[in-house]
Amino acid sequence: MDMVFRWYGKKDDSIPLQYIRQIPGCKGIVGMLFDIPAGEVWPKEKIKALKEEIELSGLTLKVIESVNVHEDIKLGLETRDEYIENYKQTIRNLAEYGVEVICYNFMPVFDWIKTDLEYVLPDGSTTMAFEKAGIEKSPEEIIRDVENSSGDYTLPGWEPERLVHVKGLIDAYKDVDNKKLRENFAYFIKAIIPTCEEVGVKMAIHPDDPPYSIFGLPRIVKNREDLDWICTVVDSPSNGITLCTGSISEDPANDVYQILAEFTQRNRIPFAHVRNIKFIQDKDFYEAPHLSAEGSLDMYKIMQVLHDNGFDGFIRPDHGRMIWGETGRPGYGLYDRAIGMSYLNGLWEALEKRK
Ligand code: DNO
Ligand code: MN
Repeated sequence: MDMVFRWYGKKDDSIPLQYIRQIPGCKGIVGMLFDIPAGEVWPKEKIKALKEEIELSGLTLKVIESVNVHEDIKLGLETRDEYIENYKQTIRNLAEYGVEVICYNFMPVFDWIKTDLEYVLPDGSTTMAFEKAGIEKSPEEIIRDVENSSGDYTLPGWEPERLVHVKGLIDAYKDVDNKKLRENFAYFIKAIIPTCEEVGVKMAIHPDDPPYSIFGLPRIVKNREDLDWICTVVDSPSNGITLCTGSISEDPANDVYQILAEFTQRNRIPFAHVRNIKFIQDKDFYEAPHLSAEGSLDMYKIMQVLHDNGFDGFIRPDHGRMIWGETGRPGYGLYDRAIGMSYLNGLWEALEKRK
C-alpha cells in the first residue's frame, strides 16, 4: 500500500510540495495537468516537468487524477474517435514517465456535485455538504453559488468554459439514457484498454458523486451492479476502479465494505479514496473528519477489508475540512487531509501488527 496526496500543481495549488513531503508516510503525489482541456493530448514536456519537480521534493508521481473524458465520448458523437485517439496518446505519454494509475470519471456534464462548499460544523471548521433541497434549485443557480463562494480558483469539473455551456450540455443528454451511456462507455473502454495493457497502465474509474441521478442526467457508476458491469465489459486488470469510500456510501443502499472486499479480491482496485461522510437526514450528508467516531462510516473496517484482502494499490485521504484558519480550494486544504493520512496510516500499522 502506498499513501499518496492530491496536488494541483504549483500554479493552481497553494500547498508547497515540501509541506506534503513532511507528512509522515506520504510517498507520492496524485498529480494532474490542470490547464489541458479534456480531449487534448497531454504533452510529454509538461509531464516530464511535473515529474521532475515532484521527484526533486522526494515524492513520486505514479498516479494521475484525472485525465478527463471529452463530453463527445460520453455523448457518443462521431467526433469521439479523434478524442479517443488523443486519450490513448496521453496514456502512452504518461506511461513513458512512470505513471501506473489513471483516475477518471464518466459523469455527464458535471464532476461531483455538492450544494454547500462551506458548511459550518459545531467546532467552527467548514466542510462540503450535499442537501437535496439544494438541488431543487436550477443548475444555473447552483453554478452561480459555486462561483460566488469559490473565489479565484477553479474546481475540478467546474471549469468556467464548461459552465458557460452547461445548459446546452444538459439538453444534449436528452436522448442519452443509462443504457446509451453504458454503450458509449463500452466503446471508449474497449478502445483504450489494449493501449493500457501494452504500456502497463491501470485505468481507475471514480464512482458518480452522488451515486444517483441528478438533473435527470444518466449515471452508470452508482453501485455494485454498475461496477460489476464495468469490470466485465472489458475483463482486464487494466480496467479498474478508484474506490471512493465517500462517494459510493452517499447512497445508503450501497454496502461499501462488501464492495471493497469483492473488488479487492477481484484485483480491480488499484486506487482508493478513503474518507468519511456523516448523514444528516435521509441522503443528506456532509464530509466528516476521517475519524470513525465523527462520521457514519467505520474507517477501521474499511482499512481492515482492504488490508485483509491483500490490497496493494495507492490510497489517498480524500477531501478534508478547512481548519486552523486555512482557506482555499474546498476539500483540498493541507491540515485536515494530513491528519486524515496519519490516521489511516495508524489504522494500517495496527492492522499489520495485529495477530
Ligand atoms: C470526489 C473526488 C472527485 C474525483 C473525480 C475523478 O470524491 O475525488 O472530484 O477527483 O471525480 O475524476
Ligand atoms: Mn473521491
